[in-house]
Amino acid sequence: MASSTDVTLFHFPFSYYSRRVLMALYERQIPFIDKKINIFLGTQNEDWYLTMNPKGEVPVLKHGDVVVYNSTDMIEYLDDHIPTAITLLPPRDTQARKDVKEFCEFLNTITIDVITYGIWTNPERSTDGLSFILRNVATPKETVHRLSSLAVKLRQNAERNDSFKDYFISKSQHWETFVSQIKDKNVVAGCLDGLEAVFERAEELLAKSRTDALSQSSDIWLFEGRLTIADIYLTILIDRLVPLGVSRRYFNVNKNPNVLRFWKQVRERPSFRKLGRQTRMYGVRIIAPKVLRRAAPVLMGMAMVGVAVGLFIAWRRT
Ligand SMILES: N[C@@H](CCC(=O)N[C@@H](CS)C(=O)NCC(=O)O)C(=O)O
Repeated sequence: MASSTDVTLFHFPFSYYSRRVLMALYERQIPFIDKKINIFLGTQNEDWYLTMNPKGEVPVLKHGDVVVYNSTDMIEYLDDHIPTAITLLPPRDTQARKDVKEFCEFLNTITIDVITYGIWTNPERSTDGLSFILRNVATPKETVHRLSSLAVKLRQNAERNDSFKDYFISKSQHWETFVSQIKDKNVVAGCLDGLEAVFERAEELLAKSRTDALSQSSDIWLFEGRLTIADIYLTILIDRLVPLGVSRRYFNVNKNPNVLRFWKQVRERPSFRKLGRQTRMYGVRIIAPKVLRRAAPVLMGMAMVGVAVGLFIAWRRT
C-alpha cells in the first residue's frame, strides 16, 4: 500500500482547482511532491501528461499507482486514504456530509473560467481594478490572442497526433466557444449575477454558525462549527474574485457581513498564507521577465540620463 509520502500533486499555482487541493494539503499538513505544470505553456497537452490525465487538466493527484483527476475527488480521497488528526469531510452516511457536498456541488456550478477571463480580458468590467499580477502576466490582447491561437494549434495537433486526436478536437472546440463567451458582455454579466445566490447562501450558513452551539471558538464556518472542504471552496472563490476586483459587489460591511468576517478570518489561516507565498514566488518567476522586458526601455533611458549627468559633472570639474 502506498504511504502518505507517495503523494504527488501536479498543479498550476494560479489555477482555481489546483488551489483548492493545495489548501487542503496545507491544512491537513500532508507532505507531497510538488510538480508544477505551466498551463500557459501548454504542458497539460503533452503526451506524457495526457497519458496520465486524458482530460489534460490540472490538478492531478497521484498516490502510489492511483491517479485522481477531480479536485473534489482528490480531497475526498486524501481524507479516506491519508489519515491525520484533521478531516475535511464529515463522516460518511451523515446528513452533515450530504450538506457539505451539496454546497460544494453548488459552487462547482460556477463558471469561474468565464468570470476570470471575461474580466481579465475586459478590465473595465472590474469594479476595483485588476491585481498587479493579473495586469502584468499578460495584456488582454495577448490573452485573447493566446486563447484563439491555442484553438488553432490544438486542431493542428489533432491532425498530427493520432493517439489523442479526439482530445485535441474537443479541446480546440472548447477554446473556440470559450473565446466567444468571454467576449460576450451578457454571458460574463450573467455569470457574475449568478454569484449573488452563492454569497446569499454562504451568508445564511455563516450567520447560523455564529449562533450555533456547535461553534466552539469565535471563528465562523459554513458547517459543523469547524473548517470543512466547503470553507476551502468558498475561500478559493473569494481569493479569485479579489484580484479580479469584483469581490466588494458580493460582500462588504453592509452586504453579507458574515462573509466579510469569514474572509478576514481565513486570510490569517497558516494554510492560506502558505498558499499566498507559493503563488507570489511562482508569480514572480513567471512575470519578472515580462515586467523587466516591458520596463527595459524606461530603465535604459534612466541609465543613459545617469551616464550623461555623470559625464556633465565630470566635465564641469575639469
Ligand atoms: N473538474 C476539474 C476541473 C479542472 C480544470 O478545469 N482545470 C483547469 C485549470 S483551473 C485546466 O486545467 N485548464 C487547462 C486546460 O483545460 O487546458 C477539477 O475539479 O479539478
